[in-house]
Amino acid sequence: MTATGDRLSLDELCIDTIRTLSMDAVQKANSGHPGTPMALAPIAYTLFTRVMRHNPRDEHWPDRDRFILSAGHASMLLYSTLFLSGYDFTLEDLENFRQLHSKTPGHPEFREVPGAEVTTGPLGQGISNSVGFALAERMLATRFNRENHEIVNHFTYVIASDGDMEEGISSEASSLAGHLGLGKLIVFYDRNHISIEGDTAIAFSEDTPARYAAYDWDVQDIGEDISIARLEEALATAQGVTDKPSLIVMRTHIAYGAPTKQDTAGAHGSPLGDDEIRAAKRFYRFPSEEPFFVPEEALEHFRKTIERGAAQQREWTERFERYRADFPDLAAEFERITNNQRPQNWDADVPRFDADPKGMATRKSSEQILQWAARQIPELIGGSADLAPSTLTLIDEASSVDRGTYDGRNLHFGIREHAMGAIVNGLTLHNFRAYGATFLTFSDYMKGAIRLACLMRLPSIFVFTHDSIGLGEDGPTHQPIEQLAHLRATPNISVIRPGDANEAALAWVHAINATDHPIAMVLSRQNVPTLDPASVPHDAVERGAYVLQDPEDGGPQVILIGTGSEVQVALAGAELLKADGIRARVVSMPCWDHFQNQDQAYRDSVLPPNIRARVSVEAAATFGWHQWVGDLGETVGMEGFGASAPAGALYEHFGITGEAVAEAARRSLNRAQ
Ligand SMILES: Cc1ncc(C[n+]2csc(CCOP(=O)(O)OP(=O)(O)O)c2C)c(N)n1
Ligand SMILES: [Mg+2]
Repeated sequence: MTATGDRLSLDELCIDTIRTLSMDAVQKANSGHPGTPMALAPIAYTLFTRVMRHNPRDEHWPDRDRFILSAGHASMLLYSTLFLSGYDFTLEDLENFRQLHSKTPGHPEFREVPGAEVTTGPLGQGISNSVGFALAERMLATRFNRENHEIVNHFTYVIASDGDMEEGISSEASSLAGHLGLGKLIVFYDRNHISIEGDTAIAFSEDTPARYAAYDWDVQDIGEDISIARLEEALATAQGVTDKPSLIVMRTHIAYGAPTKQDTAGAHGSPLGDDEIRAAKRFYRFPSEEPFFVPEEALEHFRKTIERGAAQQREWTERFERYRADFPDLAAEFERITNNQRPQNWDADVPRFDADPKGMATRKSSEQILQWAARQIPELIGGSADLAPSTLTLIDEASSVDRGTYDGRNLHFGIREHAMGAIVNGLTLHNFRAYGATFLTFSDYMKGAIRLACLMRLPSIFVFTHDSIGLGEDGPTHQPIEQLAHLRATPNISVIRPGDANEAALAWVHAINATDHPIAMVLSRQNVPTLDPASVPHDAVERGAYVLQDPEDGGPQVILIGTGSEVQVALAGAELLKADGIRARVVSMPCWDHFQNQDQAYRDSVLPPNIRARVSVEAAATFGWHQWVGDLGETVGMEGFGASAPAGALYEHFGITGEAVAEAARRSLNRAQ
């Protein structure tokens, strides 16, 4: 620490205020992580008060620089800095760290914490989201900037920790960021040699900077010097490298200033204790030992950020108004997209498909619908994890995004499902309607990112094809079984498994219009008959389930419920029962989640409570289906893993057939009588 005489410089006082507030908040909550905020305070201070273009009074300004604390456990670093620089926080909010309904939850949460760009905490996610942010910035810049009119030009700054670097997802995402040459992405790597179990050397001895250099990042190692001047210099260098992402490696000291806990894992996940805090405050020569003390001159200095940010935004707004004068249509389009609005009535003319017993795979109808949607929604972009010829998710009329060319709409994630999920989340947070596609089985590889989309209520679109044993010959390694149940058990996501092309069209409309929840679109590899479009109501997907077919002669005795490719199996079962004089209703249930949210009257109209003989049929684990078929009902589905054979043979072998459904219906009817 450098100080003039006994007085701290104003900068030091500000930095130390981040430190002391963070220590005090963790102490008061008796929970949380004090060490890393203490160590990284100079970086947060330099970024928020000197480097970043941001306006604490308008956290949604579209051209603001983004900041992502990938090391979300260091949340107090973010909260202290946001409070001090003038975001919508009070000191009381900091005192309520980790308490119910506070603005200062355990980890930064999008929508809960003013100024938090994204929810972080699961290590590796934030840095991977940042690749989506930086890509979105380049894609918006390419679409909207015009000569002498630069309306999109901002950086994405990240603080990442050892854990972020150890997690595989960050390797996937960083490799892609290097490939794409995302020059406006700047990541600080806090190499403090400490994680929870102690010295990182127990498990981590790679040369991380060399790894990033091999990813084609610009890498600077600034060692222990994290003075403001050195940080600014490193940042200027990083900003100057426009064709590569930048990694700034620094060797910091966790719990800097705490006499016994500095450089130890003891600064993890628990408060320092009053003595240690007092000693650290003395070490900083902080003017007071009173908890949550904020020196007036520090606050005043920090709060200049508000004025500075307002001026920066004003300057941008003036630029934008000049842009609007020259390019009114583009300006309106930019505003529409950055306000997360879709073009009016874009979905007035949803494609309808004629009835066709041979039909087509829902991945195939999805492909056609995607082309229709993409023509109307320019912000619809996406790609797959090297499976586009199978997932059928290319936008025909668009090119691919590649290093230096960001005007395309087709993304190639490579075989990096987890990063794909996180990058789709980042793109979605940055105003695109983005999708990522792979086989449903490999949704397992991206659960971490899907879960965060759910938690954040982000409308990320996950397209999962090859949705059952119906994919056939690739066998059990590729045949999803439990994935539907897992996804359905996850809060906030709409899991949609359309039964035919008409339902698939409605699924895409729902997905694109979503604003507050992700979508898992679950599509078949194999053909399914196309239903009579007149029998698929316009709100079939919104309602989640509907009566597809009722007996002609009298009320139904049994209800057969199918989803996706098994709607036809339910119909076949009904046909067999009819030959026996048993009257069956067939319900198509493309989305449990939506049906669950319908009012009781609608649900009872589809599943009348007095009809207790029920059968579900779905080529997947039956877990959860008793919710719909009740305790007298039967479930037809998969009990183990699949097998390698043609799809038809597998359906026979595993008993997912009209006969099996009819048999199950008879059993259920017997029980219900
Ligand atoms: C995916 C994931 N696994 C485990 C954890 C639990 N966890 C929280 S902090 C931490 C270690 C932190 O070490 P490091 O990343 O070096 O951060 P530092 O404490 O040095 O800031 C772990 C394992 C987590 N948050 N996310
Ligand atoms: Mg560490």
